[in-house]
Amino acid sequence: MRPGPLIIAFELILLDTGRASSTNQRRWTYPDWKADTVFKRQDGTGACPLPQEMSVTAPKATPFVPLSQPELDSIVKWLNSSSLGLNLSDPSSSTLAMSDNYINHIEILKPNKTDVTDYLSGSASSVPRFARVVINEGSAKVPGVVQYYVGPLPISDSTTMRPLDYFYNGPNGPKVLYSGGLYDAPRQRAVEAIVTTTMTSIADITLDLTGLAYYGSTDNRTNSVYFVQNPYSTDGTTGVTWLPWRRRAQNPWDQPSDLYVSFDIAGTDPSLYHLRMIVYNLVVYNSTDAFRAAWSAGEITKTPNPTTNDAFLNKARTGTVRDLEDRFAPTVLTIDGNRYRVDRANNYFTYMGWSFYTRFDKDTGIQFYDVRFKGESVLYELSLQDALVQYAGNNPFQAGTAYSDRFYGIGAQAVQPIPGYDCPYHATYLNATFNDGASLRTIQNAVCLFETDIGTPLTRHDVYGNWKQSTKSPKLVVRMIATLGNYDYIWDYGFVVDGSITLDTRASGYVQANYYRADDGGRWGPRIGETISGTMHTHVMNFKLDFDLVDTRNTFVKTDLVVENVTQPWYPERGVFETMRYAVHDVASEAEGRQLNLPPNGQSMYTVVNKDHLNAWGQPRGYRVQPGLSNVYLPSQNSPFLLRSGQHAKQAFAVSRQHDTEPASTAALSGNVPEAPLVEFWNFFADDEALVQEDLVVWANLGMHHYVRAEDLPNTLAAEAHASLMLAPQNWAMRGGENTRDLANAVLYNYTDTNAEGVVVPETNGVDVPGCLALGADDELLGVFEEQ
Ligand SMILES: *[C@@H]1O[C@H](CO)[C@@H](O)[C@H](O)[C@H]1NC(C)=O
Ligand SMILES: *[C@@H]1O[C@H](CO)[C@@H](O)[C@H](O)[C@H]1NC(C)=O
Ligand SMILES: *[C@@H]1O[C@H](CO)[C@@H](O)[C@H](O)[C@H]1NC(C)=O
Ligand SMILES: *[C@@H]1O[C@H](CO)[C@@H](O)[C@H](O)[C@H]1NC(C)=O
Ligand SMILES: *[C@@H]1O[C@H](CO)[C@@H](O)[C@H](O)[C@H]1NC(C)=O
Ligand SMILES: *[C@@H]1O[C@H](CO)[C@@H](O)[C@H](O)[C@H]1NC(C)=O
Ligand SMILES: *[C@@H]1O[C@H](CO)[C@@H](O)[C@H](O)[C@H]1NC(C)=O
Ligand SMILES: *[C@@H]1O[C@H](CO)[C@@H](O)[C@H](O)[C@H]1NC(C)=O
Ligand SMILES: [Cu+2]
Repeated sequence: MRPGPLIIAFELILLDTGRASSTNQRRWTYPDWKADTVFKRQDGTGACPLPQEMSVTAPKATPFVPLSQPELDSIVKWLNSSSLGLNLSDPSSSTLAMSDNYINHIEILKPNKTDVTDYLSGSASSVPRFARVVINEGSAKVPGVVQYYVGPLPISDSTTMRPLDYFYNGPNGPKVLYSGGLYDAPRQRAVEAIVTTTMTSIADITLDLTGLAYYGSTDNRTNSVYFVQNPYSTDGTTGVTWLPWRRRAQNPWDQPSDLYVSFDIAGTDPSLYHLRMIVYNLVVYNSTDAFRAAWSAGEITKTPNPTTNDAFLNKARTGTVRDLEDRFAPTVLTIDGNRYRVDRANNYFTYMGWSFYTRFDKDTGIQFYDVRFKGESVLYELSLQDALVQYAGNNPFQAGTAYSDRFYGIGAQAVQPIPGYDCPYHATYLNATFNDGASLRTIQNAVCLFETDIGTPLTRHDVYGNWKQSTKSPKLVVRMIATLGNYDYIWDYGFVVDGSITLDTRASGYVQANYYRADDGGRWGPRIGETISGTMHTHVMNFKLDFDLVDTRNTFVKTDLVVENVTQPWYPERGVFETMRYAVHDVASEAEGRQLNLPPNGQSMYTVVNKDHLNAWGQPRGYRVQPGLSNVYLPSQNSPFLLRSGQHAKQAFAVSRQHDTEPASTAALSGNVPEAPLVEFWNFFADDEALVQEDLVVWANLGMHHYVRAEDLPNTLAAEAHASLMLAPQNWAMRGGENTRDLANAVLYNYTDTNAEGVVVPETNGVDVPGCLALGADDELLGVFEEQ
């Protein structure tokens, strides 16, 4: 339940100029306030009503329904039936072994687009329900983690279980070989055992060299923690990881030592897990004996311990309060009731001509489907695919680290935003419900929706002495925040009243710092603390944009800005001179669509158009995919740590033909098998299919080359750590022209429209300032036309 501190919240945004009460003789009138609100007039200030949720009924019940708990239970029971012979162990057993077969995860199989569109268009009465089942097959001859689909549901005689090979095109199909598979409880226990034995045997040395010792996570002499580096395999046949040793304190990510220890963690037999190497002060030791011999001989040069003073990681307020900072900061408020509608049962939303369904995915969080503007189809799907981070550094941990946050479950790590801080007051909060393990799980209030504006007028113009106009720029924002270990990501999906869609991602949280070494010479980042430096790394987030502009037959057009030397007959005196023009061409097939990058100076424009639907001027109706801030991709194309698993992140854009067999650019369990991912993205393009007037998917990247700085501590500043992309109408409206002339939140002064005193009266289209909003003299509209 959100609080209703309306009076307080509201008074604080009133421009506190001292004018609000003294100039309360308003020179224009308000419409009568709605009787059913809690509005109470109080001399120019007062309580604005708490916005009420506005409902709508989805045209069709949502086709995206997670498996219910009874459905999950029936699937588990069916999978466990002896006739299937899966020999499943109970995954919650405390003695579960890596060499057991057990269910890791069951979720609703994402339905095929074909089935969803048939259903939404009315040509099918339902969408077939199948489950995606992930089974750890530890007792198989070749152990691995295998993806299946089970259905149709409900379970009946016709239900089957089949390998999910139509989804997964990698070298091993729907299977990840064991060593690159899960890092779940049985494997964690095996790793903990070998790490504890090894580190206990050298605890005296590590204590001397780093001030850190490890005797097991629950031993009270332990003052350090380790982290299992990703990726920990190549193609699933090997299992190698480096553990960075960090002080166990409020934020280990920023308290690393100069010690790294590597283990072989291949296979399902824990007795084969073993130490590979120790690195201290950049020197390699191949065994604990070699490490001890060097230490005993006094051959090891000690580097400083990670600092025990962790005050720099503390975010509690400190220092003198700035002038006027005792006041409540300006904020976004909804003072005249919500202007968007919600069908919670169906996760369906409408706003100012927009409509869409959402779905919540364990791997990637909120996704948007059947996105329409003024009733016309714009996108079938808009969804995050993954958030990668690749690091570098002169040590075995940073150099080999490449996170795929999908592996950890971006949706599963969504957090409830803090009202008034993470999302504006009056926001609408949505529960996120999804399948996790064999459960139906809900993260309460995980997503917020609110209306804000882009901060400037959407259009405005002055034709001196004639007319003057300004149009407000509202947009609906759907925001999800997920905390993935050290980092927080904030994803905003904005639906602007002009038909554009904004995508913004911001990062905050703790950076993963490097142990500071003067001899690094700043090549991987500046020193940012007593014993740490920032580590260079690149974030790349991949989005699926399945455009269906009007319908599914679309074309991706690349418009290059060409600079050339020409002569023109009316410039004989210039001779040959340099000028520019467009070179427009369709991206004809997937060979070209595979890697589209942004030329220097942004001299290419990308649009998706429907050539069969022309506007009044004969132009194909389209949307522009407009780069915003930081449309970066992975700088290294050949790093072994993302060799084939990171193909989706190796270009600014790619465009492929939509197929039910290519629903996603990545998969969660590809995270640790860079050489044998479940989805090999570039395979989508291998058949070089034609792309002109076909069903297209644009895969777009954005992110940041995180240029770590002292200001990343204690927590990264989201103002700078920001990346964006915009999808904007391009010759979209049938009649031509922009899409906002129907908006009433706009003002027009027309010199012909004057009052008895000859003052031009603004036309505000019946949308007037709510009576609860106090205004000052400078907020007066009348007279502005005359004040040139
Ligand atoms: C399957 O059945 C066996 C034997 O009845 C039981 O031990 C096991 O816990 C069951 N597994 C699951 C996943 O329910
Ligand atoms: C079933 O699994 C158990 C535990 O992993 C294993 O000991 C047993 O050999 C398996 N049985 C068959 C028939 O594979
Ligand atoms: C640590 O644990 C041991 C064994 O359980 C116990 O004897 C000792 O008192 C503990 N020390 C501290 C400082 O808690
Ligand atoms: C450690 O082993 C590697 C091969 O595994 C070898 O190349 C290297 O020389 C060894 N280092 C030492 C110090 O023995
Ligand atoms: C959201 O989830 C909470 C906790 O599961 C539940 O109490 C609440 O009723 C849910 N709200 C809606 C609108 O479904
Ligand atoms: C145009 O001609 C000038 C003079 O020859 C040359 O310097 C310039 O590079 C040319 N520009 C282009 C775009 O070819
Ligand atoms: C989805 O489409 C693919 C490709 O046509 C097909 O192989 C698969 O069986 C479909 N999935 C379901 C659940 O119907
Ligand atoms: C101003 O009003 C006149 C008279 O109604 C109208 O002809 C004209 O188009 C209006 N101008 C604008 C900019 O709307
Ligand atoms: Cu970063």
